Formats: sequence, structure tokens, C-alpha cells
Amino acid sequence: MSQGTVETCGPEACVPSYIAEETLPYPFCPGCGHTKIASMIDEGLRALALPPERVVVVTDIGCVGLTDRHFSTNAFHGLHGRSITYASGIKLADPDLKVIVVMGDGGTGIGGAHLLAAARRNIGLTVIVANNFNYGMTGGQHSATTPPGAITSTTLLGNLEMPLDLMGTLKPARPGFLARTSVFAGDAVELVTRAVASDGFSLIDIWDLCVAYFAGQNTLTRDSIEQMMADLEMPAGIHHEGTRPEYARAWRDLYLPEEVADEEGMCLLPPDKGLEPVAQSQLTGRTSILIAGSAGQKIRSVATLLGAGAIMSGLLATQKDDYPITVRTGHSAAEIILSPEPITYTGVGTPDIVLILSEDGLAHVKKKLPEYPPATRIYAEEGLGELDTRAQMIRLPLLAKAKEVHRLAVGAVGLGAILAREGLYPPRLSWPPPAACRRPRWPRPTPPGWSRAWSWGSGVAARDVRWRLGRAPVLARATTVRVVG
Ligand SMILES: Cc1ncc(C[n+]2csc(CCOP(=O)(O)OP(=O)(O)O)c2C)c(N)n1
Ligand code: SF4
Ligand SMILES: [Mg+2]
Repeated sequence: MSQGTVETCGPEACVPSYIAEETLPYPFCPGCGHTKIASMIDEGLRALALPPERVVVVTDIGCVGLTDRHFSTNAFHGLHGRSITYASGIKLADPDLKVIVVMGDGGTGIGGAHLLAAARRNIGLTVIVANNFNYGMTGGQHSATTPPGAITSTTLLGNLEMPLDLMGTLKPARPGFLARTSVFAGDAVELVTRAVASDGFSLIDIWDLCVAYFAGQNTLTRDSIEQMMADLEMPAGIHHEGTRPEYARAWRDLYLPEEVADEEGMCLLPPDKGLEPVAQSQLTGRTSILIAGSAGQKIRSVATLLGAGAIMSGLLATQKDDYPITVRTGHSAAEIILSPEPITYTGVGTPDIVLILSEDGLAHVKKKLPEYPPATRIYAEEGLGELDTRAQMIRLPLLAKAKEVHRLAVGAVGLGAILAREGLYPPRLSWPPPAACRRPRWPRPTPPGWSRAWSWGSGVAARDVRWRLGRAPVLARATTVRVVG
């Protein structure tokens, strides 16, 4: 769209209108306040002489949502109440853009939570609310800002609700700029200009006229709007000016600092290559493993190490974790499937291998134990007593051995034992954790306790206990759910 030919001449230069002439006239009813608001935005942009290609006008739904097509800037029009979300995405992608949201009072209700989030973040959007107290486009239903007593098509005997006070609601979030005005006010253009110039989140609540539905039934005029502001204790003027850093830039500075980002904020870190196969597993078919223990026993980390080692030996692996919502209590379990073939179904009916580490883990699998066939191998902490099952039992002093390092290393002991006895893949692949299992920007030290516990586990199974275990803290953190197929 070409920039319009109407020009304003300021003291230094003439800035052409941002309204594309060929799109006029506006589609609004004659006398609709939206026409004035479109002109105010144009005047604000001209006052700031912003390059049109650096401006994005994002509109919400409603009559006011027809505004963007008239601007010779970039534009985006989406779903009702979601304009803030689109605009936030645009701003995050390019923090140097001037992003202006034009929305109705309908959008402030339907997308109210997005407004709160944007203001709390202080993301650099300018929100122009064309507040005509009703849903104009759909026939004048009452909205979140309809004043009490007002007659609309859905409040025929008068509105019983209190209106949303945008200033009072957003002020505690301390955004960049908050102001209220009306389409009649002499300072409206100046306030719109200041809102657009604001670096952080800015919002201007412009009390507006829907001549087709609201203004007539409620005798809304310039004077009555002023009276309404007084009655509702919602005065015009600037309600807040803040200095918090703008979110989109602050986010980049914190999470993508210069050393890891180029000038456009694109991450320069090499892409994560994932886990590269370095060995060949001899496994010929799908094998499923169930690890059952207690919350806090690092069950998910152990399962991730098991799967990571498998992937590094050319297998495919899936992991499904199961734990109560109250994460620090009760059982923690993980189902792992290893396979040379693609894993199209990730469910585990009867596991081939079971590792039971604690009473919580036992309680979790107890009902299923009698159903396990003799082919299933159960590795169990020896203190758990007799188990009602036909499966093969391999009892090991897992906990006693782990305690020589740290009681939470019990999973690492069990992992080492399973790998040494089951021949799933070369045990050395599961320890130390491969780089792809560690967080790139917050590396944790390799936990010495785990290394020893794992070695003991694989050693005991190979009848070769070589380690004198010293006490060391368990610090291991691995990635959470990893489904690779
Ligand atoms: C999620 C959703 N709900 C309802 C609608 C129907 N709808 C279309 S326009 C509109 C009212 C818009 O009112 P407002 O935002 O105040 O703008 P105005 O028409 O008054 O300018 C509604 C409810 C919709 N499009 N999407
Ligand atoms: S219906 Fe109301 S809001 Fe829509 S264009 Fe007409 S006057 Fe404006
Ligand atoms: Mg409206």
C-alpha cells in the first residue's frame, strides 16, 4: 500500500499521511467515533515521523478491527481478543518495530488476561482502545466497559454490571504509559502521540461513540461522556508513566546476549545435534523397562540416561514418566522402550525388565506382579521382601550400596546392574551423561557419587566390585521426558 498524499508540515519537515488514500472512505457509520480515532493515530505517527515499514498496526475484531486496512504500514488482523498475543509475537521477533494494537472494548473483555500479561511484562506495544461501551459490529450487546444502567440489546432494562476500569486495573503492573481521553477531548491527539512514543507498554482508553447502537439509546454526547467519567470516578488524563525496561529488548539482553546472538537477535549457538550413535547395539527386538521407585530418587534422570545410551548405540528410545501431582511424595516411575525399529506405540503392557527401588515403587507395581511371566526379569532392592510373581528375581543390596555414596544414588546402582547383565548396549554409553542430556547454558558438575554408584551397579553384576565408595552429594539433573522415535 502506498503512503497517502495528504501532508502535514511540522517545523522541520512534511510527513505524508499514513492513511492510504485509495482505501478511503472508511466503512464506519457516519458519525462513528472510530473515524476520529483512525485520524488520531495517523496524526500521532506523523508527529513522530516513524518510517511506515517499521510500524505494524494490529487490529482486533469488531468495527474497529477494520482500521488497519487503511494504514500504509504493515498490518495484522486476527481473532477476537487475541490482538495482544499477535502483537507480542511480532514485537518479540523484532523489538525495533513500533507495534500499535487497535482494539475495541469487546477485545478488552474477551482478551482481558492478555492485556494484564502484556502490561505486567511492559512489552513495547501501544494499545489504542476504541471504547464505545458496546459490541458495535454484532448489534450493540453490552461489553466489559458498558456503564451501569446503560441500555443495550442485551441489557434492555439497564446494565447491572460495573465497567472494567482499564486504568485502575493496569496501573499496578507499572507499565510505560496509561491514559484516558475521549474522541471529543482537545488533548486526545497529544496523548495518542505520547502513547505511541512510549518505549514500554502503553495504553490509551479513548471513550468513543457508537452512533448506530449505543449513543442514541443512552443519549451519549460530549458533555455526558465527561459526566460519566466523573460519576464512575474514572477521570481523563495520564494515569501512569513508568520507566521499567521494555520487555522484548530486556528479554534478548538477558537470554540472547551479544556473545550468542547476531545483530538481529538470531541465536549463534550451533544447533543441538542431539545424540550421535557411537556404537552398535546387538539388540534385535523391542525391549521395555519399567523403573519404579520413590519421588526424589532421580528415577526420570536414570531413565533418560538409559535411553540416551541406547540412542548412542543406534537404537530408538522412548520414555514415559509417571508420578503424582504432588511431586515430592509417593512413587516415581518411568517406562522406557528401546528398539532397533521405529516405536509406533509407546505403551508398555508387560515389561521385559523391571527395576524396583523402594516401597513406593513396589506399591506402584504390586498389582501387576502376579501377571508378569517367567520371561520378565525383576531387579529389586533386597530389603523389599518376597514378591508375588512368576518373573525371574534378581535381588541386590541396591540401597545399602547406594548409601555408601548417597541414598538417592540407588537408581544409578540399579541402572549399572541392568546394563551389565542385560546386554542392551555397551554399558559405558550411559555414563557419563552425554552433552545433549545436559542443559547447555547451565552445566551442572558431573556428580561423582553417581559415577561410583553406577560403576558399582555394573561391577556387582559382573561380580567385580572394585570401588571403595566414599560419601559424595548427588547433584545429577538430566533432561525430563524424552521421546525419540
Ligand atoms: C471469540 C469471539 N467471540 C465473539 C465474536 C463475535 N463478535 C464479532 S465482532 C464482536 C463485537 C466487537 O465489539 P468491539 O470489540 O467493542 O468492537 P466494535 O464493533 O464496537 O468496534 C463480537 C462479539 C467473535 N468474532 N469472536
Ligand atoms: S456499528 Fe457502531 S461501532 Fe460500528 S461502525 Fe457503526 S457506529 Fe461505529
Ligand atoms: Mg465496542
